[in-house]
Amino acid sequence: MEILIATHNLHKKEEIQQILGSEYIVTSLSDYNLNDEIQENGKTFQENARIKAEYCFEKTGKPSVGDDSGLVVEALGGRPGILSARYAGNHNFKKNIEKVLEELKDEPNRRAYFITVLCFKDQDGEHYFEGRVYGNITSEVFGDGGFGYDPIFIPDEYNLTFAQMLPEEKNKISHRSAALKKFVEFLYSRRGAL
Ligand code: ITT
Repeated sequence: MEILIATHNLHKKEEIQQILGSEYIVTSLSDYNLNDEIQENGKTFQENARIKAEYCFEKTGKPSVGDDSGLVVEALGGRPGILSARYAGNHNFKKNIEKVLEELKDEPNRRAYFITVLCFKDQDGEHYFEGRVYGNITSEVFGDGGFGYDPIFIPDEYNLTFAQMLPEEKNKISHRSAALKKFVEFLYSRRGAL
C-alpha cells in the first residue's frame, strides 16, 4: 500500500518509511511534482494537518498524510504553537529561540510541550493521531543537534536538551514518533480487520 506524505522534507519521509516498514511505500510531494505552496492557514494543528492531507488526496487520490507540529509554552498562553516555524522569522530557528527566551525572561514557569498532529485521509474519511512530549524551557541555548527549538527544550526525566541528544535518542521519545506509532497501530489494526 502506498502512503503519500505532504512534505518535501526527505528526512520526514525516511523517518516515516522506517517506522511503517517495507509493506508500505512512502511517497512525498516531490515524487508527484506537487510544488504548490500549501496554505497552512488553519487555527489549530489539526486544521493545518487536514489542509495538507486533503491537498494530497485531492491531487492524487492516494491515501495521504498531513502533519503539523510545534512548541506550546504554558506561560505564553500556548505560543508559539501553530506559529512555531515563523514566530520571529520564517524558519529562522535562532531568531525564534531568542524571542521565546526573551519572553520567558524572569518567568519561573518553564513548562512546555512539543506536539505533532497527523491527519490520514483516504476514500473512507479522515483520522487524527497526536503525539506529545512534555518538558521545560531552559534559560539559554544548549547543544547544536536537531533543529527548531531543540536547544532550549529538556524533556521530562532527562538532563539534556533535545539538541544535546543523539538523533536516535530523541526519535525514541519525540512527539513526532509518538504520533507516528499511533498511526502505525491504526494501519495494522485496520489491516487485521479487513
Ligand atoms: P514542513 O511543514 O515543510 O514539513 P515545518 O518546519 O513547518 O516543515 P513542522 O510543522 O513539523 O515542520 O514544525 C513546525 C515548527 O515547529 C518547526 O519549524 C520548528 O520550529 C518546530 N518544531 C517542530 N518539531 C520540532 C522538533 O522536533 N524539534 C524542535 N522544533 C520543532
